[in-house]
Parts: sequence; structure tokens; C-alpha cells
Amino acid sequence: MKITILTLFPEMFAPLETSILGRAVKAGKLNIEIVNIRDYSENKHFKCDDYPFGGGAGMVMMPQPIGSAIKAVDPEHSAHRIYLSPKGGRFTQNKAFELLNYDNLLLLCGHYEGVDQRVIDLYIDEEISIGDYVLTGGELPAMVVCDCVARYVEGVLSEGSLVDESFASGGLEYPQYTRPAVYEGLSVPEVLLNGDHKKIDEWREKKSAEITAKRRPDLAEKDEK
Ligand code: 4G4
Repeated sequence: MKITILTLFPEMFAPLETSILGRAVKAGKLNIEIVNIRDYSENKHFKCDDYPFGGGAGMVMMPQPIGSAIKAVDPEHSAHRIYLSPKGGRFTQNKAFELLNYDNLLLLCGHYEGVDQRVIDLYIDEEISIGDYVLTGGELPAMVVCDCVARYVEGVLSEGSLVDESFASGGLEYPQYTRPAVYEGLSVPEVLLNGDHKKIDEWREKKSAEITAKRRPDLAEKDEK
């Protein structure tokens, strides 16, 4: 999968070069291209924002640099083009699975008061919000979408990592433990130390059901259907 990210702040995407995603990019499983919108400004000072028509606080991202950038990086409209915005449809695990069906994603990050509406009307396929809160820019939401989708791309995670996953299977995950068997006087549950995998599976299922019912009754209900 190729993910192209359009932003005025490319340096904010350093986290994608580390950890599991960084390794996947180096291994060629994943192609992440960060594009600086400013490089496409036709203004002599590379200006990319301007005052809002009608007045009001803040600045609006100008259509020209964004339009030119999109036309340059996705001339055939082969990418599914997403604008990260508080007005978008909610990003969920199911939405991540849906986005996996595209070979190319383009993520447009707005800053200031967002982008000129005509950019959305002309070039964007879908607006997505990662939750009901306001951030200074769409960069963090773009990284959230990128991370969540990328971990399902073939070869990004080690084999088996996705098997026991929580949201994907409808509930919350059981607690995990590693060595030592006793830490600060607290022992690891006995059942996990005996190597009886039928018992371990049963215990994990019970713990998952308990914590889902207690913390997310909405999810517990969904799981029954
Ligand atoms: C578009 C319009 C996304 C983008 C306005 C983006 C939260 C989310 C932005 C803005 C964002 C989200 C400046 C409010 C950038 N904030 N919930 N900020 N704002 O996904």
C-alpha cells in the first residue's frame, strides 16, 4: 500500500520513521510519501494561507498550493483522497478495514482554520474525523489513520500478532504478563504458568468478557448479536 500525506509541516511525521511502521517502510512493505504543500505554492513568498472571506479569526489554507500538489502527486486520481477534519465521519476499526481495500491513500492535513471549501468540493473523496475533539492540525489524525491501517498491510506485523486482537474481534483484550513471575509482591495468575493451553484460552476468554462488560457495555452488547 502507498500512503501519500500532504501537509505544511512534514517534520511532524518523524514518528512514522520509527518502530514497526519505520521497519515496514524500510522493508518495502509500505510506501509512505510526505509531500510539503508549500513546494507547490505559486506565490513568490511561498504563501499558503490567507484571511477568510467574510472576516473572522484565523487563517484559511489557500486552494492553489493544495490543488497543484494533489494534481502533481495523484494526476490520475488513483488514490482514495481523505481530508482529516472534525466534520468528518468517525474513524473506527471498521473504517480502517474499509480503507485497506485501496492500493493508494492520500491524506490531506489542514492547519489554522482548515482549507478553502472548494478544495474539498473539487478534490476530496471523504472527510474523516478521529474523534470529537479539536486539534491544531490534521497531522496527528493522519498519523493515527496511517498507523491503524498500515498494521493490517501484509507483512507489517509479525505473523500471529493480529490473531488475538481486541476491537477486531468485538471486545477488549485480556491482561498480559511477562517475566518475572513475581513483581513487587504481585504474582502472575497461576493458570498462565502451567502450559495448559486449553485452560489458558478459557481464562483469557473469561477475562476479556469481564473487562468488556465492565468498561464497555456497548461493545459487550454488540458481541452478543
Ligand atoms: C479541518 C478543519 C481533525 C482541519 C478545521 C483536524 C481535529 C480533527 C482542522 C481544523 C483537526 C479530528 C483547526 C479545527 C485541523 N482537529 N477530530 N484540526 N481545525 O479528526
